[in-house]
Formats: sequence, C-alpha cells, structure tokens
Amino acid sequence: MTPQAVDCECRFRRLTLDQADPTVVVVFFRLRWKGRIMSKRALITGITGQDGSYLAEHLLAQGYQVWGLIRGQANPRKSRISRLASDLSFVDGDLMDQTSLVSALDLVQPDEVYNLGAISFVPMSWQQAELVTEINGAGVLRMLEAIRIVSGLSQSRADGSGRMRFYQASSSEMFGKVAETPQSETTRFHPRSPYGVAKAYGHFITRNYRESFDLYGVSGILFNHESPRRGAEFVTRKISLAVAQIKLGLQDKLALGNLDAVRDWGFAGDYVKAMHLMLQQDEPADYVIGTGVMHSVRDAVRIAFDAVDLNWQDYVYIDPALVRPAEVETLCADSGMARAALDWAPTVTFEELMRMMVEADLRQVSREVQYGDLLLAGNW
Ligand code: NDP
Ligand code: GDR
Repeated sequence: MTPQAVDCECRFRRLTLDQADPTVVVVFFRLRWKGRIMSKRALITGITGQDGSYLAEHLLAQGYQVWGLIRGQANPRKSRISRLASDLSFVDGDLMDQTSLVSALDLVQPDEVYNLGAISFVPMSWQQAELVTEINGAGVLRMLEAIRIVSGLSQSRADGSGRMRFYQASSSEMFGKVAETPQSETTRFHPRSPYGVAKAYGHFITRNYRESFDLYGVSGILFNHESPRRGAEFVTRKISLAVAQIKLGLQDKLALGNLDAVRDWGFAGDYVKAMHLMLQQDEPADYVIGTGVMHSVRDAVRIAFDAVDLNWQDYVYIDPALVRPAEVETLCADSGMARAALDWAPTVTFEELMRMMVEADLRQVSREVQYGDLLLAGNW
C-alpha cells in the first residue's frame, strides 16, 4: 500500500491514535514520512482548465503527488484530463464552499496549493458579477482561511512555520486602464471589469494573509497565455478554431469585436513553470509573467489565416455586440523581476503560438469530420 493510500484509509476510517493497533500506527507514520521525503504533494484548484492540466503535467514530471479539486457532481470537464487520471488523485470541493476546502486540505495535506479555479471569461463577469466576485474574489479568502485553519496559523504564530505554500492566479486584467507601459509589480491597478476587480481582491487578500499570518502566499500576475487547450470563447482559440473550420469548408465567416485591442500573449506551457518556480523561492513575492511583446487581435487574425493561405479580410466581420462595455485597450508585461529572480523566460513566440493552435485545430476538426461526430470545441 502506498503512503498516500494508507493516509487516505486512516482518514476515511477516522482512526485515532489510541484506537489503532500500535504496529499499524508505526508502519503508517514510517510510510507517510517516507512518502513525504520522496515527493511533495500539490493541490490544484481549476485542474480541469487550461492551466490546471499543464501544471498537473509539469508537477507530475517533477515527481509530485498531484491532487485536483473537482467541483460538481460528475463534472463533465474531468474527462479533459482523463489521460492523466491514473497519475492524479481527486478530491471534491468548490471555492464557493468553505467547509469543502477545509476538508480537502485536511485530507490531502498538500505542501503546495495552486488556486487556479475561477470564472475566467471576462465578459461573463458583467452578466454574473456577483457569482464572479464570489468565486474569483471571496473564493481566494475561503482557501486562505482553509489553509490557516488546517495548518494552525494564527496571528500569534507569525514564524512562517505553516507548511502549506499558496499560489494565487492573479491577472494582468487588474491593470486595466494602464497607468504606465510596460506593467510591472509596482504598476497601480485600475481594473475595467468585475472580473478584474475580483482578481484585485484576491491579489490583495493573499498579500494581506502573507503579512498578517506570515503565510507563504504569492500571486503570479500572469498576462494572457494560450494553447490548443484554451477555451473556445477566448479570442485566440476562437480564431484558430474558425480558421480550421473555414479551411475545411465547415464555416463561412468569423464574427469578432475589437480588432484593435492589444495584448501580451504567451504559451500556457511556459507560464505554469513560472507558477511552480514562484513557490520554490526562499521568500514569498509577487511576480509579473509575460513576454513583453505586444500584438493586436488583428495581428492574431492575420497570422492565423496566413497559416492556411487564406486572406482574413474575406472572412472576418465586426459584430458590435462583441465589443465590451469597458475595454482593456493595451497590455504589455515587464517581467524583469521574474527573469532575474526565477530565471524564467518564455520559449514560444506569438507567431509560433498562433500557428501551433491552428495546426492543432486542423487536426482536431479533421478527426471530428472523419468520425462523423462533431465534438465540442475545446475537447482535448
Ligand atoms: P479556465 O477557464 O480554463 O479554467 C478555470 C477552472 O476553474 C476550471 O477548471 C473550472 O472548473 C474551475 N472553477 C470554476 N469555478 C470554480 C469553483 N467555484 N470552484 C472550484 N473551481 C472552479 O482558466 P485558465 O486555466 O485559463 O486560467 C487559470 C486561472 O488563471 C484562472 O483563475 C484565471 O482567471 C487565471 N488567469 C488566466 C490567464 C490566462 O491567460 N489563461 C491569465 C491570468 C490569470 P470546472 O471544470 O468545475 O468548471
Ligand atoms: P481577456 O481574453 O479578456 O484578455 O482575458 P480574451 O481572449 O477573451 O480577449 C482578448 C481581447 O480580444 C478582444 N476581442 C475578443 N475577445 C473575445 N473573447 N471574443 C471576440 O470575439 C473578440 N473580439 C475581440 C477582447 O475585447 C479583448 O480585448 C484573458 C482571460 O484568460 C482572463 O481570465 C485573464 O485574466 C486575462 O486573459 C489575462
């Protein structure tokens, strides 16, 4: 039996030390100790999302035991990580539910907690502002409280001895209406959506718990990062999927909103490595992660259509309903601190990224056509 299995079994059976056979207790603690030396444990919220899947793969490759927090009954998105399922463990929980987070941490006893769970599509935050605030903002507080409760951190014990390290998925959306370009760790926030406001709360409450309870908590202020696993509602994936379908004769036109919006786009596989590095430092700190290179949505469209030798102007039209009530016009990262302290650097250019996504969607859509079964977009 693995240390992990012994651990779970004892917890599930609610064995207490004085109830258990002393031999079992000794074996249990020896196995658990051995397990701890052999590998660290990480708990990931948002494991069914783009970043969760890449981070899980990265941590497994580093020898971690990886647990994913899964919400809802029979969550359909769990099938997205089915290829990793034999290497992962899962625990039920929801960022809306404090008790479930305490139970999850108590069961898993992670060394590192990566809080990636969120409603991440910005336009949804105008339609369901309260829900987004609850999950993306208050959800961070609930997880911090769960860590404080389970690891016994209190104001009077500000010696950093709490074992669990915490990563919060902060966002460049917090910069919003930018005060300076490029944006660094010291740039002031001016969020432009309920999503950005909720993320700013999550950012500051993480910093506050670090300063109040000496928790090892950090926020990665990540700029847009994409991949073939990106949800189909985000602009890069919407474009790559449309290009594949147009090329294969399955779609005629592509409706978009603001083509002039400028973003600093990188590859998700690079960015999850920065998340991990942030939790390996001696001192906790917040870091900006991005490429430092700006492109417009128009650039993304042009590169994607060029990849299949089509002229984008023949297919793209503007739908005013897709223009946001308050737009973030331009974002560009100054990741100097991460490059120096974490030795982190992006490895994929924007052109390579868009081409990678178009090629992946051409393969996926062709497969779907071949098998006569149009799978849901984003089913990877
Ligand atoms: P995705 O939208 O792909 O994934 C979001 C994840 O959050 C899903 O696994 C979803 O699970 C989970 N989730 C949603 N609601 C809850 C809840 N109530 N409790 C627990 N989990 C929940 O996002 P990404 O992977 O792209 O992003 C990961 C994180 O990084 C997010 O917090 C996002 O806001 C942030 N971020 C992303 C950037 C990017 O460019 N990708 C840039 C900066 C920050 P379910 O299957 O249950 O729906
Ligand atoms: P963003 O990503 O809002 O930056 O948030 P998204 O890809 O949705 O939009 C990027 C820019 O493209 C413009 N745009 C369109 N966007 C979408 N989705 N659909 C369109 O048709 C369209 N036309 C133009 C948008 O106006 C915007 O300016 C992402 C998410 O991953 C967040 O969770 C994360 O915090 C930030 O990146 C950093």
